[in-house]
Amino acid sequence: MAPGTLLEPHFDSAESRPLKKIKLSPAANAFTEDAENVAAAVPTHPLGIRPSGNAYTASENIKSRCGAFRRLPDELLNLILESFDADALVRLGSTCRALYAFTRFDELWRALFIESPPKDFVWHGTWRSTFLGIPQEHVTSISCKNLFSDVLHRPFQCANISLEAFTSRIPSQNAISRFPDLTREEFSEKWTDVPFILTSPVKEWPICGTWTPETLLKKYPDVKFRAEAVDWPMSKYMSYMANSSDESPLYLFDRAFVERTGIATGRDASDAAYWPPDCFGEDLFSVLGEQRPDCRWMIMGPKRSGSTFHKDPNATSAWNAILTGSKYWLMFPSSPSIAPPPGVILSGDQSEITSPLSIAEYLLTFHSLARRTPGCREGICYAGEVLHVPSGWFHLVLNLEDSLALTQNFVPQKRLADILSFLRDQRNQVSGFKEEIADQAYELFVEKLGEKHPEILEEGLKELERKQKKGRGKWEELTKHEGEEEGGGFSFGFGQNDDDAEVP
Ligand SMILES: O=C(O)CCC(=O)C(=O)O
Ligand SMILES: [Fe+2]
Repeated sequence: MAPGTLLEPHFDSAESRPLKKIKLSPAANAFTEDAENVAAAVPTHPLGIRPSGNAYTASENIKSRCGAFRRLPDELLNLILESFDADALVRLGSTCRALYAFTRFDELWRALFIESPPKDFVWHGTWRSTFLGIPQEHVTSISCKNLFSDVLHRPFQCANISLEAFTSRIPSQNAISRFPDLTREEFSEKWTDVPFILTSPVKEWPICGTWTPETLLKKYPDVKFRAEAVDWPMSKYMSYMANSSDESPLYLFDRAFVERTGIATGRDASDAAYWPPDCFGEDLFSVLGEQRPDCRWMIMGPKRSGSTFHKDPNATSAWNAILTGSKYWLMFPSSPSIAPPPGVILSGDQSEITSPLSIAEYLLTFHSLARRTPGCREGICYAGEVLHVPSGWFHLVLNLEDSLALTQNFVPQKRLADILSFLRDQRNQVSGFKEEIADQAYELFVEKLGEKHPEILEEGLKELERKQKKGRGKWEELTKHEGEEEGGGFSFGFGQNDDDAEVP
């Protein structure tokens, strides 16, 4: 029985207490030690809520006083509260301390806000206060001592533990290489499939040093930028950034920042604000002109914000340049023959990635294993530096400070076959194109590339064919049992569009 589920008002916690200490493997011990050291440093919850396990030794549990609700496991109670409107939450919260605590859970208010954002609002430090328009100095707080709930405590813990243990002391074999710069030839010959950090090119940008969250606030206070599901004026986002404590902070991720700020870009523009680092060469998606998929974003977020594990769209590569702040990167190569990073689950067709909801939750649970997993790469990219994300690599990113960055996705010549394979064979996962051309993206790209760079296209298609053959060879090698004749025994009915085309 979960400690949060009370069948009787005065339950005997001793009954469900674990009887034995389970012997853990050294690896599992390392996890728990890490987690315990970190947990020890968590400040007290402002309402006095403690983790569920404490219920086993407590003499009182105030959840027993919330009527029929006491029977519900915390997860279910929280799920039910997700269907309540603001008025119902406020009224239910005034009935007892435990329900007061459950109805104060700020994720509930974040969802209400996002669902129906108030027309004009002032950010008051929490989603609840903001939604209800309560200035911070008028917010009351009632002690909920003797309430034990992981559902309420864990997000607070994840929002407050120090994450430094995970982002420091990077083992040398995992460290992402750093250089001042690379030439186009060096990139193309050696580095298209390897993450690296360049320390020079971004420092030459006119906006390096002059674009900061503060200068953006001064210049564009009323310009709206996209932050996940909301469009907020820069002034509102900055108040959020300065005063919030979400487990997964709202992340500003705007693909129209060039248009919204009116800047010029590219080395050829006379008053360009920035340009892609030269070593990456021509972006082959540029042959698509206006029809190219989304490719550039301004990214801004407070300390502890970031991106959970994902691969970039359409098998593109990317660069991510930091203007202010710093980011910790955790990266893994991918291929159908290697497992996804620890804690990441892929759907059969690799189109869905499931990983723990928050970055902190991931680091607490899986970081120590991730760090010891072959292929793991880690690094910190600082202001004025740019990091290369190779096509197909998984990455998780954590802002170590309030950060402002620009990112651009591109198709380097050396990875053309991967992009062609993705557009042709994973059509249902193609994204970022205008809707009317999305299912013809492969044909369109082949046509336009053929017009502008026929020899590059030819080479790309040949490489694609080579990879496909090599993939088939490996599949057959792996599935053919000893003594089996060619063509006999087990065979798998792949059609023309072999799913294993990418097997290296
Ligand atoms: O800066 C970040 O949070 C990473 C962004 C990223 O990975 C992306 O744009 O795909
Ligand atoms: Fe990414």
